[in-house]
Amino acid sequence: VWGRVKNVCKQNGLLILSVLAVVIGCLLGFFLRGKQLSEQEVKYFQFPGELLMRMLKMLILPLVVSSLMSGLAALDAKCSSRLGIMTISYYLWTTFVAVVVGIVMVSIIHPGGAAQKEDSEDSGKPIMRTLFPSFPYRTQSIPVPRPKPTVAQLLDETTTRRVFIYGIQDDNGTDIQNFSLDLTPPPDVIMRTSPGTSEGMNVLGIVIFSATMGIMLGRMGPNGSALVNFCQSLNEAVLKIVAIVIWYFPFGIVFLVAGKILEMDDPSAMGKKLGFYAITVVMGLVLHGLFILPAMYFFITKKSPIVYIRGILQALLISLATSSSSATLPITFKCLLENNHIDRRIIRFVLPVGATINMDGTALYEAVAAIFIAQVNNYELDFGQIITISITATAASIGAAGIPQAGLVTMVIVLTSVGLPTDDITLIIAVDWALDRFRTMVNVMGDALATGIMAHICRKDFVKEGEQVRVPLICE
Ligand code: DAS
Repeated sequence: VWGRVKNVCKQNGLLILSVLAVVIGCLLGFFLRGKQLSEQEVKYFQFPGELLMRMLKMLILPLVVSSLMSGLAALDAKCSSRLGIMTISYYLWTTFVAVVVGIVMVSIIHPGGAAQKEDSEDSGKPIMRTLFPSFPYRTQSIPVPRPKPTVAQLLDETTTRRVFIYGIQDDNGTDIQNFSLDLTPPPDVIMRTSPGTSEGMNVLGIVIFSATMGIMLGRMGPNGSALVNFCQSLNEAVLKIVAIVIWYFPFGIVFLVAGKILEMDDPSAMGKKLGFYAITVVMGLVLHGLFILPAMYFFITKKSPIVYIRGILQALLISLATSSSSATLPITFKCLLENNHIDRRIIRFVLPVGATINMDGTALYEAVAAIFIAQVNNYELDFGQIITISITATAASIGAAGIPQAGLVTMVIVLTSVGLPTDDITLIIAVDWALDRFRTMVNVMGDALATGIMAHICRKDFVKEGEQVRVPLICE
């Protein structure tokens, strides 16, 4: 038995240490909450965790650029477009499925009923017409929300606010008063690597540029080989840095988790109102992330999803600790390459694109949150508005960056599309920091499983790495 335990620890030492680090981080965080540390002490305490985040963030840019450029250059033009179409189609399909799962869960559990606003009954208060009348159904209205700090003020004081003024009418259409809604998330938050810092990084723009450049390099033949070789070497070098950084994780995770717990709102603020909401989100994420996505992987590849997920556990743990799928990208890349033995050329394309535009967890979360806010306002969404929420939640998840709480910001798009008060996002901020971790895990899970599926679909066309003979992909 001791021999087996030693063997397991040798193979999974880092993973076991990381799991222990999350547990110790939680215990330490809740223990220190009782010590009433000063703001300065909290900042010093959070430094080792912030160091881990910055180590990972420094790898995102070189990894995404070198992966996409060298990955796409290695594919024939016709084949890379076919792989791209299959990948994007699969991503859109799984994101839409996630939204449907979220809508079904929030409609069945109906968490908003428990959190209804005391003044939501029809007390003849002035009402707010929806901004965009829903499809061929009558437009409905909801009570004017009480004035509260806007989402932007909560997230970032330096936001340049773009408000939208529109009229509020009573039931017979008489104008009562103008109303302003803060519709613009902090303009650089979606592009930033993390809220609250000044540096901005437009990952979506970098992915589009690198993919385009990679396709062009592939068409340049020998003339492009210098840059392709440079990108391949850069990719290798980044992964070697990851292999070193990864040993800092257990230590960094303790302080990252404990630091977050130190600064979170009082959990009792959740109360019954948000308890049902949090349960709805987590149940939807578990259903999609642990059942639907693995089932899709099994039916397409006929391989065990459990073995595959076992290989990416380290990445899932890092996504839980950092709540950033972009920061987790280097680890996901390493796990898929070394544990799941996926062809590097597939990983280099499918994974960076997925980490940027494929966020099943975020899409599910935004659909649930929007309908929860409607329920809290005692506002019956009709079929047209449910469809609107499905589409805008999918689009908002594509636009969300892989940074902490990006989904909270892009949710403004979903709420605005059906005329819900964006200020009501403040209702769910108390639990967002925790739910963000779980939806980030589902985002990473979706990207990793998609990479395995695409590698399976193209398996017949990629000869083993290193062999000179290049077999054309299915498309030829
Ligand atoms: N934290 C985001 C990510 O990194 C997800 C979200 O905010 O919804 O994927």
